[in-house]
Amino acid sequence: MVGSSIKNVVCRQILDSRGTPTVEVDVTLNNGVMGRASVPSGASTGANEALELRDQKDSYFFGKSVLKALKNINNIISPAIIGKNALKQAEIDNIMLNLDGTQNKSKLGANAILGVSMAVCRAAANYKGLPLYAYLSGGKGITLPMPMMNVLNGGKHADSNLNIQEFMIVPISAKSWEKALKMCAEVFNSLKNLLKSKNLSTAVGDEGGFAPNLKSDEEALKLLSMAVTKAGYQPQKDFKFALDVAASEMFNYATQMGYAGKYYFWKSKKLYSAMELLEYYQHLVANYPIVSIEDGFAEEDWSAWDLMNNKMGKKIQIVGDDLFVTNPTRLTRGIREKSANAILIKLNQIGTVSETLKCINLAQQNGFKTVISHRSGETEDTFIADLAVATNAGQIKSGAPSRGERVAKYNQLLRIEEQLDKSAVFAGSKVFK
Ligand code: 2PG
Ligand code: MG
Repeated sequence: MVGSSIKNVVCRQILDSRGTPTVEVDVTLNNGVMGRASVPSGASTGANEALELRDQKDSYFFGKSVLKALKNINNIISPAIIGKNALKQAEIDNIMLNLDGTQNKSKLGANAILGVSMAVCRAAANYKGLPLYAYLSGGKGITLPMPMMNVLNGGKHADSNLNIQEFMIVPISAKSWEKALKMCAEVFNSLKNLLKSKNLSTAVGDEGGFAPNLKSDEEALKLLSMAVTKAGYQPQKDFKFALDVAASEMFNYATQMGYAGKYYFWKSKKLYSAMELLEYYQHLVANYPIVSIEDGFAEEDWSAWDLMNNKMGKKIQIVGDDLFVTNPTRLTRGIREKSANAILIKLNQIGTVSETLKCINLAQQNGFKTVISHRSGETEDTFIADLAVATNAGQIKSGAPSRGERVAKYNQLLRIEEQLDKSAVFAGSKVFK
């Protein structure tokens, strides 16, 4: 037994930002060093994501408790990894993959596996006396990401009448992370004042963005432009916009209504064919400074993705979230078919740190842009901030500059930038080239 061997694994059920139970894990090493991590949870989840194990007992936490996942950690995972070297992340992740033995981690639960995987990683970093980003990258991670901050929440994340799930601001002229964060916070507050002056709600949705009822999704883009201007910046020059349509939701609604293959924007009650939707996106991009569209089409509508990337991929970033689910196999298909030019990365879509790193690597080697992402249900864990720097991912989205669990990631990036000091690089506008 060496100092870095795993001595003890403790897990507990904690709450996420929606008041829903989730898994937290503490891994303690032989020399007494500890690593703690907690697992986030999505609302607009992709059908191909690794399985989040929930107890489904109605009488307790509305069926959302994660006691089975904890049991799996205590009875199955923990005995198999105690005594193993925490510095061997891939080995430990592999042990868990083998214990699970399923394609989608449905036996042990991706929440159980990921909690342990991340906690092992943190314990190892602490053992080495390194910040997480430095440990993960072997000192090669130096790039602070360009943020995409979700300041207007719609879709499944809010009761607003906006169909598009996320309207994000991108501080394109920022030259450092600190400046980027400041610019976004200023626009966020300018947007709040603007909404107030129009007697619109300034209550926030799951990701900290405002959730007003507007005339249309397009009006949201107009409001964003006004908020940017009122904050003393210029749309296009200082700020661009990004959208996450989360169109699998619209696709599923249409299917339920008997319009298989189409997209039903359930809030405005509009039905689109894939072709009509593509034209709508082209219209938006022609009229607003949009630099990125995520999940413009549904997770299995590959031909629509190919068409969108073909028609729009030279001009803007086309991001696959539900399409790729951080899964190297699905990404491989996307690379081959040129379905997109960027991938959203979420640790809990795939379920281990090693597989997440593998997926990022695959994307980067094939010229895909990488966006590290939070989930709509989050905890105070800041793992993704370090992951973004460690992998020189170039981009991050963690919601609005509001709500503790969102800001926790952004504040961690301030600390990392401070720590890297002169060696820090800010991704900047060139990340979209
Ligand atoms: C998304 C995410 C995060 P959720 O669709 O990109 O913003 O939402 O976690 O609900 O899947
Ligand atoms: Mg998404």
